[in-house]
Amino acid sequence: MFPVGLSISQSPRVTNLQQPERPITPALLVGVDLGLPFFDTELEELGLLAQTAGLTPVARLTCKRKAPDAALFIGSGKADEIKQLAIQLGVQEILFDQSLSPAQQRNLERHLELPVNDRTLLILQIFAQRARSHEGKLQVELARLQYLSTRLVRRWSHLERQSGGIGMRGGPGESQIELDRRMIGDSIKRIKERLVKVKRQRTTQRRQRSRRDAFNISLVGYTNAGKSTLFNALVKARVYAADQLFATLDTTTRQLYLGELGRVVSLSDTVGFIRHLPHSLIAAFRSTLEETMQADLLLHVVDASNANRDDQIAEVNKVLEEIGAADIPQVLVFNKIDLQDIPPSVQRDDYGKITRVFLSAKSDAGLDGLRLALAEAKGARQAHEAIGQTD
Ligand SMILES: Nc1nc2c(ncn2[C@@H]2O[C@H](COP(=O)(O)OP(=O)(O)OP(=O)(O)O)[C@@H](O)[C@H]2O)c(=O)[nH]1
Ligand SMILES: [Mg+2]
Repeated sequence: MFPVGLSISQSPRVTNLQQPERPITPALLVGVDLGLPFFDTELEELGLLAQTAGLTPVARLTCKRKAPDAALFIGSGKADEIKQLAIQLGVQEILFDQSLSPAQQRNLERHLELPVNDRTLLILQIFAQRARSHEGKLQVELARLQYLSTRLVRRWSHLERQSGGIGMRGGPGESQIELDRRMIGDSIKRIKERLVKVKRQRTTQRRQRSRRDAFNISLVGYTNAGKSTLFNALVKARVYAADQLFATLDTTTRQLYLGELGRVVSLSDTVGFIRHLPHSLIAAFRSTLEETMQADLLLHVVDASNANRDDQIAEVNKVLEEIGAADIPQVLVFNKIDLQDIPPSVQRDDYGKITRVFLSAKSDAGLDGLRLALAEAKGARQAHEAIGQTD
């Protein structure tokens, strides 16, 4: 029997996404309800993140606390219970849905005698596995090193203290830290320099691409909303779309012919957003998201079948604000209506502008409505520019 206050469920929906020859790494998911908004009682998203990173969640466990414990994040009693359960299930890694401080992570690892990671590190790991382009790899490596540098400093802090004895300057601990810090610092500097070069090339390419009358549309949205599927449906491309988080990391741009206008517009598929996206990653992906920041229109794709869609919309808008794209006109695209049995439709605001489109990228239902929205948005901008020129 498990104690009251600790709800345990053996994951019924776990599917193993790994290649058969790869070893299974059973992971235990832990969520601590601190009374903050958007607590994920099912730990569904953490489970998906774990699977995407190649781990197999074997159990999910949630508990409530008024405030995190400074040393262990949870109480030591709960930690003991987790340890017992981990032994019982042969768990090899513990994953926390909430961010742990470097000290809490270190203390938990000691207490549980297992690797302990949190969402942030999991997201970084996935980005590292998924990055394909030269620029993407550099950006992820930068984010990883920046994350590591904060952890490293504090992880070594016990050695720093030890080496500060009377009559001792330096010592093995300190020189090791200095060395590691310097190495990481040097790597960060080198990567930043290489990124500046790659970025310069991208800017030149983009300038060549963007003609004066170009109309740039960017697909944005929460990860797994169906952006790539919609992109493929619209431009008949075959970019990677999968039931994974962060299937897309690099921006892909294609020309889209709008018969309604008899014109071509440019459409970009971009990286998905997620709740609590690590700050270093937002910063690292700034240049990838430049297409988004300079778009004339954002198609904000929403998974209409997801119970948390409203929170996800809010989260995406928050990140858009952070990257300076909050003022770009948006059309909300409610995707996956096939799962909800909703008919395709468009909704207009009081001025007649299409603000919402309900469709299914998978079945193509409602794509006409979206094309109409794009044509009207482009038409409206042309009219606006024409007025500007006659002024
Ligand atoms: N039922 C249904 N599934 C869909 C629809 N559109 C996308 N999907 C599925 O949703 C999953 C995610 O689709 P993607 O297109 O990869 O989503 P994304 O927004 O590009 O995701 P990231 O690149 O990971 O941010 C895939 O398994 C798709 O097959 C839809 O209209 N209906
Ligand atoms: Mg995608």
